[in-house]
Amino acid sequence: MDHAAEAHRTDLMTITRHVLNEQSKHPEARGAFTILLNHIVLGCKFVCSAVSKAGLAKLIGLAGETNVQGEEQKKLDVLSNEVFVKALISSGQTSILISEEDEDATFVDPSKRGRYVVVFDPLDGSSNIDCGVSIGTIFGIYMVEHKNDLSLEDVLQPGENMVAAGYCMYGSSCTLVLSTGNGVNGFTLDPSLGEFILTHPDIKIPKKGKIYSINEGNAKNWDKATAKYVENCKFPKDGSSPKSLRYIGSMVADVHRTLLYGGIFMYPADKKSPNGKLRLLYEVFPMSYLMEQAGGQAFTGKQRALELVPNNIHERSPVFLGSHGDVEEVKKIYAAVEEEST
Ligand code: AHM
Ligand code: MG
Repeated sequence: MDHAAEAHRTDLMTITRHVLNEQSKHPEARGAFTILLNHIVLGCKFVCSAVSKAGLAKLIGLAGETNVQGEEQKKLDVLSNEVFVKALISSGQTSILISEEDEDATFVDPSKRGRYVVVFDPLDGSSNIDCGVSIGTIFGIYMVEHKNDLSLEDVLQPGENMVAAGYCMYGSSCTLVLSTGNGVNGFTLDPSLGEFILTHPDIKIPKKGKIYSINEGNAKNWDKATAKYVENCKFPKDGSSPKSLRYIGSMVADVHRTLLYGGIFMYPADKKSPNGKLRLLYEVFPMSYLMEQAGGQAFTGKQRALELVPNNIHERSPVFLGSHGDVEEVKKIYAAVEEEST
């Protein structure tokens, strides 16, 4: 690379610069969010590096076994959780942490407390870890009024109260997608700089897509509306072409594709799992927030996903999210099935 090209690289929009720009629109902001985000980014970089070495790590010992130093090898999801918990607490900006890996909420020690509540799934897509398929971290951020008078009620809030949400995908590249309530932006990690660079500014999801994404193996247990919608995807009655099916089984990867190419991602309720599989606080809410911010929709089968109020921190919810037009079709089918039954 010549010198001019090298110099140009220093003028790139890094994620920190982007967040500082956003912050300058809020004169009351004191930089706390920028600090918090920097710590999330650090966690993502660490996990990205650990994930890329996961195959090699097997050479020196399988998860659960001891490595050459005699230390027990940590499973990647356990390690990722520890990384994020430490990064978030040390930011000094968090008050409560909710992780998929921890049964209970973590109330940060008052000496290290800040005003943000972070809900996260440190490494989602566990079934894809061992075969090297894309996995990711999902996070959502709420803000509390008073950091010294905390209770679980500060977390059990509808998704629409989040102040930011995002995910980081560990795939062929490491991609961080973020919304702070003002659209959606995507950043790719430049390994030579160690920085996330803005590569996907102001992501807007196509109004309609050609892809549907669902675990078809659960079809026997689907409700009538889901079955009817999927039937329409394959055998459209309006003369349009059938949709393609793509299902990775990693929510981050399936949602990322949906965001960029359009279409719909579904994890519905079924007879075996009446609330679906995905967790409301740190899977359904952040992804629904991003979808809405990109111009799409997220629906539970009954209501707008972001309006749900969780009753417990690990609650599950069905979800249909993606292009506005595709989710609209699901909503209409649910309404028609409901009317038939009354
Ligand atoms: P996990 O948190 O145990 O990894 O489970 C969540 C994952 C999502 O990433 C994905 O959308 C879903 O489970 C796939 O589930 P299934 O294998 O039932 O299709
Ligand atoms: Mg998960």
